[in-house]
Amino acid sequence: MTSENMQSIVQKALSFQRISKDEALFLYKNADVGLLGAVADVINREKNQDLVVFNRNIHIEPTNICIYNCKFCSFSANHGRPSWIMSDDEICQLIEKIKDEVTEVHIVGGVYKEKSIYDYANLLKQIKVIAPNIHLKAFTAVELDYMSSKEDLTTAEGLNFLRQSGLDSIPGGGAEIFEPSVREQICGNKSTAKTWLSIHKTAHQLNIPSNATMLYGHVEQLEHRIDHLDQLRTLQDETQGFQAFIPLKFKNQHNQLDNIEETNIIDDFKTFAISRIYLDNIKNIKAYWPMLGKSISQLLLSFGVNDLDGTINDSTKIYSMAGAKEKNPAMSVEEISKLIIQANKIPKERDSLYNFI
Ligand code: V47
Ligand code: SF4
Repeated sequence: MTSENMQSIVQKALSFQRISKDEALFLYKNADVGLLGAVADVINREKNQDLVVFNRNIHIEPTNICIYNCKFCSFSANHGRPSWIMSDDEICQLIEKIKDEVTEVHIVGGVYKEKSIYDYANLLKQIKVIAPNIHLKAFTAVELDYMSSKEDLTTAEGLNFLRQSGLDSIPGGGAEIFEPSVREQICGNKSTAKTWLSIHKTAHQLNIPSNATMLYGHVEQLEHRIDHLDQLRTLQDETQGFQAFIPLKFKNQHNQLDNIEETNIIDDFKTFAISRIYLDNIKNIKAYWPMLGKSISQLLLSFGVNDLDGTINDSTKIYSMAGAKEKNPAMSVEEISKLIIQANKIPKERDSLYNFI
């Protein structure tokens, strides 16, 4: 492709037409980051005007004991890292303490074989007794796969059971990179891409919304990232069930891929911009600030991002253990709003279904 191609792809994207995999790859490889940011910003403004949303949430990671051995993971209790298990009582006490400050509880953890889907359902029920209006976004497709299969439940049966117990939506974790040879190298023994996609599809068919992620910046090529985005775009065409897409930058400390250099900032910004440009059917592109840091997340608001996740609190460990800058992530509503206003955007608190509050 030539520079004329560049112009025509950019024109296509700017007139809100869908670009192909080859075109996305061409942009990724040849366009400079400023151009990609400008295109992503135009598309973002068309979808979300100047609004940037956030919610008030807390992440709970009940245990880091895990049957799997993902090479990028710094969180699990494997490889001599200390383990923890939070009891239901501890989780409930925490919810009791913060229930008036947050609208959403995000629960993900290791795939722990001592707990069953019935135990998790019981936990969700207890939380809903304490905080009936709180939105429960819980369990990655990988955790859901394990807990349903273990009891010989189909995905739909497992999801329906959890929904009846209080599950409201599903987070985007466990997607990593869909391409089989990359997946084999980084997390060979856990749920396949096909299973991940099928669980999200079933959830959407049951009207349970979900998020999608992509763990980038390890052994994959740009082609694999585009393929990943393409598989998400295809499923979204079918179901419309993804609420947000979250690119997750691989952090290299204390895991089995610690010999891999982390991506540079140009690659990060291009990845967010390409995600916004390619995923024309996903409204929200989220920057997960506890991992990226506040300043980078603020800059990403000009590269297609319209969602800053939430106020969080200091309980999430997945990234701090992998070397993220935010060791005790927490932001007040005032702080997050200020950060958005400084970027010339308008802060809006949202609920977990993206209604403004
Ligand atoms: O699947 C694990 C990633 C994910 C590392 O849905 C790592 O709103 C970088 O999915 N470096 C779990 N990433 C977290 C997740 C998530 C986070 C925030 C919001 C939402 C949402 C979902 O964390 C895992 C994996 O892809 N991860 N280790 C690491 N070293
Ligand atoms: Fe387990 Fe998740 Fe870590 Fe993989 S990323 S080892 S599934 S905790």
